Amino acid sequence: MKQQDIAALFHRTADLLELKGDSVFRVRAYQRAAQNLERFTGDLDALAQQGALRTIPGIGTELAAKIAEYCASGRIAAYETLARSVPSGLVELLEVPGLGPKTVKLLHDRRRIDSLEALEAAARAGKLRGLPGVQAKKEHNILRGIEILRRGRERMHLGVALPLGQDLVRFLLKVPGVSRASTAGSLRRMRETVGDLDVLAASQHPGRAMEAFTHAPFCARILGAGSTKASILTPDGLQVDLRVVTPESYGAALQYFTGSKEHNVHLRELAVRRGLKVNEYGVFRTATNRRVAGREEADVYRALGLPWIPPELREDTGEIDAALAGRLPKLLEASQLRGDFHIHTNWTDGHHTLEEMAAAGVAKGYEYLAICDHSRSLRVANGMSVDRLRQQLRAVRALSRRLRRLTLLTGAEVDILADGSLDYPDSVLRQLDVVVGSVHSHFRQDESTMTRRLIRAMRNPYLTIVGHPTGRLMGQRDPYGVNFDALFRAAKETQTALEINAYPKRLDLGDGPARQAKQLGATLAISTDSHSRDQLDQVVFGVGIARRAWLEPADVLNCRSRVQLLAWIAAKRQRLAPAG
Ligand code: DGT
Ligand code: CA
Ligand code: CA
Ligand code: ZN
Repeated sequence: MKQQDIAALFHRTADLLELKGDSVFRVRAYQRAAQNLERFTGDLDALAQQGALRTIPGIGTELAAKIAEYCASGRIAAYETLARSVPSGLVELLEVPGLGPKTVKLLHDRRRIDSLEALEAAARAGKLRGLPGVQAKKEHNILRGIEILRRGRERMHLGVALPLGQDLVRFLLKVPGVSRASTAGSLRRMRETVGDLDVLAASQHPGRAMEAFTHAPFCARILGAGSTKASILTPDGLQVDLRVVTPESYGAALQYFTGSKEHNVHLRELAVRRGLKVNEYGVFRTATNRRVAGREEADVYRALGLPWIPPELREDTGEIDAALAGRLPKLLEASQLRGDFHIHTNWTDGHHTLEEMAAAGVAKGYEYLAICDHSRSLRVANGMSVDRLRQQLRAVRALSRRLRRLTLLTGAEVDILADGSLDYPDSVLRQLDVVVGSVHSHFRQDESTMTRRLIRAMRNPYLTIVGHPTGRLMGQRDPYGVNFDALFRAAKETQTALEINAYPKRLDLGDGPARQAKQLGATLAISTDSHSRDQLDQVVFGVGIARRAWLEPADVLNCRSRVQLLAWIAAKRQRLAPAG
């Protein structure tokens, strides 16, 4: 979204100004403007055309002109000048998680550090100690920040890759002569992160497709281009590989370039034993070199005696044996989800009202939506006191009565406190339909403390779902240590669901742990953690993770009807709090 891009530029401007020692007031003005833009939900282009940008809180004449410039041209010249006036190494240092402009300025002025490499060397050598506010622990954190930054940069997360991939496919399908197109590689397999983005097209005239692709606006740099393949960088520095094949080979190429490499190696071994040869052009009988498949991907698998295997399973972790035995899972589909459990509103830190979020739930065709705003301890997110929660419950119930197809369930995302107790008393929790419990503090507890904390929370009769169970934020925060085996067994035993948080930076549980949870008999819940109405659509990322985890509808709580769901919740309460 445009306002998010401009907000990011304004945040960056504030950092650069602070780095240069500019006035506090200017710095604050940019920060405030950025925050207001992040929350702005109207039509920015329309406002710009009407000359009405100053109706946005915190936007004065100067900033309005910059926004208008961005709307018209996609850039802000003054920002580019400012960025050039600061050594590029310092700009990079600002991206290290946990390093703000104050520290970066200090590092530069006192230690002459002007690059990631110099910072890393100094931190390793213990040369940062003695700077105001820098102790050994801080040095350690800086090193971790550098590592996280580098890792995050190596691979893009699904939230970036999927929309880009869809745009590229739409673009290719409009090129004359292109009959089919698809994403391939790790994106098609819905991996949590994607190294480079692979796309495939079928055409009798590959040259035309290559030409269009390498001259498109998304192509900022060409890394390599031949007659049937090209690698490019987008303006954001993301690498895209394109292959163009003839329609007779499209299915075989799609199979080959979807991977994974390990899956393909295993498949080829199977082929050899059957006197067949598989490559990106087709399946061939080794003895005669006669082509037996190639146009459709399903034909490739059929030629090898297999049913079509969904891309999300193609990691060589048992899917080929399962296919041979006719025991592939009937994977969950997005259309089978009947609701969402983890919805924030502007009662706490969401951007939209209860009514707006409910309307978004109706638009998705859901049967139910649980409103789960933050609990009282989470002050930074405007967590609700018991009184405010009670007010919200009345509002939720009243609105739910007015809706016809959608039921709003009452709920809360309750902090799991350091000792594993929950942030509202049981007398309050029992009034809620759904309780999501999440860790939002004391992330650094050791593994056994954290495991005990989560299990104690699960023993609470009113806890329905553990939210984002490992706390990771890709590129920002590592997961905390927790003993999965113990956690998943306790989830089954206490009848508490584990969340697959679909927020692309979280994807928490990830596919590996989610599959293990299923194997140990736990129930999963796919939730978007939406903070705005458009984020309900992010459920697709959670569905991708669930499919990679081999989940079927019976494993997923929100595949149940409202009546079945409420019965499931009541059963735990009945068992663990029979008096209540
Ligand atoms: P990524 O990009 O690191 O997220 O992972 P992928 O799986 O997209 O890997 P990539 O882009 O290197 O290659 C795309 C697919 O092409 C890969 O999944 C399988 C196929 N492929 C690439 N190189 C080889 C290879 O050397 N052998 C085989 N069998 N397949 C390959
Ligand atoms: Ca790739
Ligand atoms: Ca590739
Ligand atoms: Zn949360």
